[in-house]
Amino acid sequence: MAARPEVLVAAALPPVTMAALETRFAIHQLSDGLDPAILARIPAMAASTLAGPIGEALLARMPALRIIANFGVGYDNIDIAAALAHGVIVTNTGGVLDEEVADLTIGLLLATIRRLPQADRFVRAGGWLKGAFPLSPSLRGRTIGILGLGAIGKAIARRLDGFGVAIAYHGRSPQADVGYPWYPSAEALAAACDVLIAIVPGGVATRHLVDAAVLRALGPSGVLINVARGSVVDEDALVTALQAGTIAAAGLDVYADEPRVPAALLALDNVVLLPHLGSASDVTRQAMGQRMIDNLAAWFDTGRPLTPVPETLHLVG
Ligand code: NAP
Ligand code: 8YV
Repeated sequence: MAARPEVLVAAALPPVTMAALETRFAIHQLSDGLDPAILARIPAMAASTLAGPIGEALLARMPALRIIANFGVGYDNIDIAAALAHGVIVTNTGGVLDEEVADLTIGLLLATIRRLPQADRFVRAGGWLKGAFPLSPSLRGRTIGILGLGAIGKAIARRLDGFGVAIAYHGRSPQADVGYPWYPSAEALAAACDVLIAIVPGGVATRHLVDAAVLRALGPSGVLINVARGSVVDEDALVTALQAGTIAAAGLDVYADEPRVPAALLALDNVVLLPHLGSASDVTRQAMGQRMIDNLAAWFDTGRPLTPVPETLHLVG
């Protein structure tokens, strides 16, 4: 029987994904104790946002590496320039989590505007026995700005269409087949909206795309929802804006230094904080794991993984 192909696991993966990987591949866990000679001969890697970043230091020790399969659609955990320099294909799990992340985003949006976690805490603390919970702001009549109208942004927009609210968006360019108004900058979008939902990729190009000026433009009844990456929002500017009433509230799923959430955010009542839950359901995490494995298997079998990221598409034979 032929030896199973070797895969380095540099990722935090669900047990069901690990078990499925092990049936098909010979697995090596990335650790300080891993024999450098083994590392040097491994052709494939499984990575994830939830584990450490993958960069030049590791790739330089892996001259045989040809593919990194990421567990996640965002791949800002991988240094793409280094991957390209080493001729390494990168794949993601695009297409299997869009609806789940969009569902979570709508939940976070409603929880933030209607103050659902605060209301839950109020009931548990016996507050209702003493009087009514204060009236909340509303989603009614709002314009929702989607910062990054990609696969997930569009799944969010489809849901919001059903809520009868106005939608606008910003990306680097307007999309010909999209009917919502496009704005040429994050600040212009924020000025035209009173909810801003960030769902762009992370990385250098989008670092602090939502800054103090964007928050000012969103205004005192404005609500920021960040389901993109922590790096997309200037967290210090956000804390200041929430404290000063520059915006009304924020719903956050992602942070600059996960899993550490700044104490200043924890202390605020006008923010809803989730621990990076966008895709975190059993069924979707399982589908992401399967897509990651299918990418590896397709590459070993045919040289053509299912969902290579655009930057490394030209490396696919
Ligand atoms: P996608 O289909 O590639 O869409 C990304 C969108 O962002 C595109 O519409 C793109 O439009 C826009 N964009 C890219 N760079 C931009 C820039 N510099 N300035 C302004 N707009 C920019 O990606 P997706 O699958 O929807 O995922 C988006 C991101 O969501 C992921 O990369 C990940 O970081 C995050 N995410 C978070 C969770 C979670 O658990 N919270 C789960 C999944 C994904 P243009 O090309 O026109 O600029
Ligand atoms: C996951 C995500 O939490 O897909 C993404 O980009 O942010 C989430 O689905 C993460 O990727 C798991 O590693």
